[in-house]
Order: sequence, then C-alpha cells, then structure tokens
Amino acid sequence: MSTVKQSKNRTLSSDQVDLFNEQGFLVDEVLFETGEVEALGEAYSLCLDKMQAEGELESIRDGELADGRATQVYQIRAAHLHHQLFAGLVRDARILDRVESLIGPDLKVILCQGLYKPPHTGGLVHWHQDDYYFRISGDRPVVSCWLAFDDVTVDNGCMWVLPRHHDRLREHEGLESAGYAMTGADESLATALELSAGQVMFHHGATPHRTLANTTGRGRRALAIHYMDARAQPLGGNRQTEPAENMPVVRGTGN
Ligand SMILES: O=C(O)CCC(=O)C(=O)O
Repeated sequence: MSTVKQSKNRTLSSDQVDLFNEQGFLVDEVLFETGEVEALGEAYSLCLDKMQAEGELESIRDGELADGRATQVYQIRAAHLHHQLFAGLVRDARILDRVESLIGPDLKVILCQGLYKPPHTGGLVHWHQDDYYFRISGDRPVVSCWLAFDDVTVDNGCMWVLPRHHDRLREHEGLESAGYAMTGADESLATALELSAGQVMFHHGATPHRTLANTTGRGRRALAIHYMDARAQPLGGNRQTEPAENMPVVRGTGN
C-alpha cells in the first residue's frame, strides 16, 4: 500500500476542482493510514458477520455467472449507524474538507452504503447515475466519495466511470432484482479506476459509474458516502421518506 501523504485536512486545489468539474470525477490520494484502513476493514467485516448472524444481510443485485453460479452484492445500508468507525468516517475532516471544496460548507449525508462483493461470486453493479435515484434540488451537485478497504482492481470490482458525461440525466431501465441500469453507455469510453486500500475517489452525482464482478478469491469491501448540500432537498427521489438519522448533517447547517 502507498504511504499516507502529508496533505490531510485540506481543501482540494483549484486544479483538482477544475478537473472534477470537467471530468465528473477525481481520483484522490491515500487518505487513511495502514492501521486506520485495517481497523475500518475489520469493522466492515464485523458488520457483515453480525448482519448475517441476524438474518439481515441482503444481496441488492442478484445475477448469474456464465457457468450458472449465482452472484451477490451485499449491502450495509446506513453503515454509519452500524459501527462507530463509520459514524466517524462520514464526519472525517479529510473527506469533508475535500467535499466542501466541491459543494460548499453545509454538508449532509444522503446515503452511506457498504457494498460487499464476496470472493468469486461478487456480482456487478450496472451503469447508473446516483442523481437518477436521489433527485436533489438546487444547483450544487451531489458528490459521492468512494473508498475501499482492500486494493481494488478490474478483477475484484473497482469503480468504472464515463468521463465528461455528468451534464444531464440519461435513460435508465428498471432491474428485476432492484434498482436501475443506465442504457446506452458508450463502453469505449469506460475508464477503470484502480485504487489502493484507503485511497478515495470522488464523483459527481450525474457521473455514470459501475462496478464489475469480483472474480478473485478475496472479498471486496468498499463504501460509498454520498453527500449533498445540506440546504437542498430531496425532490421526489428515493430519499424523500428516509429517516433523519440515515441522513445526518455532518458540517454546517441544514434546513
Ligand atoms: O461499491 C460499488 O460496487 C458501487 C457503489 C455505487 O455505485 C454507488 O453507491 O452508487
């Protein structure tokens, strides 16, 4: 793993903000030290084990491999309520300072979800735009911070994006299991973002993204924290009736 850089608790540079605005995403550095990443990874595994023991662990994307084996993507929904390390993570200044550079000082979590891809049968998350689900009002974009507690590669389900496609919402179709898949993605533009454990990437709420199957023998533990301007409102999307504790204001003032 790369060593942590001496740039924690700082805003993004204007070049990074420009790059984010132009491309719709930004790959940042390793923000978390080895010990922190290990502790977060252990917390993640504990949550999965506890949910499984309590019959609460659900796959939100069922699929099938070419050989007929079933695939799964297990969800830790509202992960910040499942473990205090995740409660701290959604409020971590290293993340919030950066998100503040992109959407201002009032920040609210829209959704904090761990998506776990088990070894060999971890399934895919189709192309989608988060804004298609969230429908947040106002002109400041939703910003998603995605990080993994394992090194992520093409083989185990790293993030893929379509650069410079965050200008508008695109067509989606409903999936049989749950959720939506964006149609008409230009695969020739698909860009894989391989990250080290503890490294973060940010993407705009309208950036099409997906993750592929985990074909390796190790689980892939990743967490997506979606942030909005705390003064904006969910307007007709799937966050209208979300309990307040699932969507905490983590910096500044809400409505
Ligand atoms: O973690 C993943 O595999 C995908 C996460 C994602 O696309 C999302 O939370 O919008």
